[in-house]
Amino acid sequence: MSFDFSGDPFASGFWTPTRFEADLHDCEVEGEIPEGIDGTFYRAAIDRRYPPRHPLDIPYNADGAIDMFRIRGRRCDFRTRYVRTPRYVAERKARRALFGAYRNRSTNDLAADDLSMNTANTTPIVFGGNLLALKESSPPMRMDPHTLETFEEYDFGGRMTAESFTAHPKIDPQTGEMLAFSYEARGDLSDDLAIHFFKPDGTLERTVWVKAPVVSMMHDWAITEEHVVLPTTGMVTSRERLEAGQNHWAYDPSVPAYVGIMPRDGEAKDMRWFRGPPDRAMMVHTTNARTVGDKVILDAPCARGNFNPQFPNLDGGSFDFDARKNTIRRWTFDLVSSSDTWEEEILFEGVTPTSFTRMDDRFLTRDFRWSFNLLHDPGFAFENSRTRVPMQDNWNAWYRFDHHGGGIDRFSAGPTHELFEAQFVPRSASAPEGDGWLVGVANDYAELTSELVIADAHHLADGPVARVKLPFRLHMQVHGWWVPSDVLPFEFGRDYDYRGQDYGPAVRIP
Ligand code: V55
Ligand code: FE
Repeated sequence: MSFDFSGDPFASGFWTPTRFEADLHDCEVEGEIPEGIDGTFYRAAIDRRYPPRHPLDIPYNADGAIDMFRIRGRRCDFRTRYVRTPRYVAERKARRALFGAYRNRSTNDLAADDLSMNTANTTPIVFGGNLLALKESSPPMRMDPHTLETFEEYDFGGRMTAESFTAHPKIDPQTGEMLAFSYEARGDLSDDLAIHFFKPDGTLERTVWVKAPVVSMMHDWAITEEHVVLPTTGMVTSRERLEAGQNHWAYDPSVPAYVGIMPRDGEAKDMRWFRGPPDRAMMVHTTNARTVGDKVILDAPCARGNFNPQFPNLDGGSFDFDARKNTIRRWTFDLVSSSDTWEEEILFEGVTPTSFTRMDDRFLTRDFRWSFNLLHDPGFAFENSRTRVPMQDNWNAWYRFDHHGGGIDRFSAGPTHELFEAQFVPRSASAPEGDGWLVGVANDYAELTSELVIADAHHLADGPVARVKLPFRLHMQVHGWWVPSDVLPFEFGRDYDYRGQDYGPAVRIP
């Protein structure tokens, strides 16, 4: 019995679990938070409560925590809470890890036998008044968007029968509907896909079930005004892997990418699968897609090979760091041609961003101009003397890509600052596309502290306009989410606490 993380190869520097929860009102701000920023920035983090019980366990299997930065009147309040998944609750009672390797039930302690494997550690979204903490292998964890109290593992009031739910639902900015999908939707190894359509009030209205051409990781997808676009990857699994106690995925370079396209008002019979070559089979995230006449056009980062050394190559070969590099690709699918493949154009040739790509979500589903991406820029110096993790690529830059004109603007938060994915905050609800700010967290390797960084989205080269400085180190983020206060109103200055323990407004903000 031990609370010692020294046996966890990932537990060093910023990767060391924080294992804490915190509230911090009126955070210290360097510079000035723009007056126009009014809303909540959430982020999902990975942070183990207990040392892993399995030698093959990986950070993607760590407990999920949600961070919340509330911004109004140039001020910022911060809160962080673990998601009380059934797994978190059981391990806390047992006072040790009960769950083994990533998404492999056979490696769990018997005491975890029929418990949900949910870690809720990938994306926080707000929809229908709920905060949903998402993990692609489980249903959402429903939480209070103000207190971060966990309510339940959520099946949308009994309407969702799929056993999993993507970490990348899409909210249509024009209709307010949400679309989502589930893969391995009838349990591990099942080739069932479910495509879900939600009303703006949060009700699950309709689910279309289809079969996948290959059982593979399907992490993200895209929607247009008329279609859903669903890529498979070369990250595959098998009964043998799971029975042998391996983690869920291995990368198979011989598996091609398939992309399924279905009209949003269609049925299973309307799903058409296009097939690409194997070297296009690692699309982790998408930027945006649109339907133009008989064509569907998808812009997204895509790599030739395995994106994550935590998942082995199926042939046992060593990890290819070059093949993990993305380029931004534009795939055009011709819906009336008899060809079963697509055309590819590489945008921003020679630039190799990570797969973390965001945009002005008001333009999701339509023609768009700007994307905001996380990457390693060797042109920005990076000093990582304070970390013991031998990192390949420090993510030290945000880039704004111009998908119309091809230009690039670059942001650095400083030579000791590593960034996470940025969220775009429009200057106002009616501001032109891309007019606003980027918000995101940076880890400062000089101080071993974290901060929220704010930049003007059209003036990235000017550097941060404000830094909200936390006096501690935060856990590693996966994705974030921005919710303006007209979508999720809140009372600033109120000490939101658990139900029945609300202390009311503390001070009037001048
Ligand atoms: C991803 C992240 C996950 C996961 C599967 O970034 C894919 C991709 C944080 O967990 O379980
Ligand atoms: Fe993701």
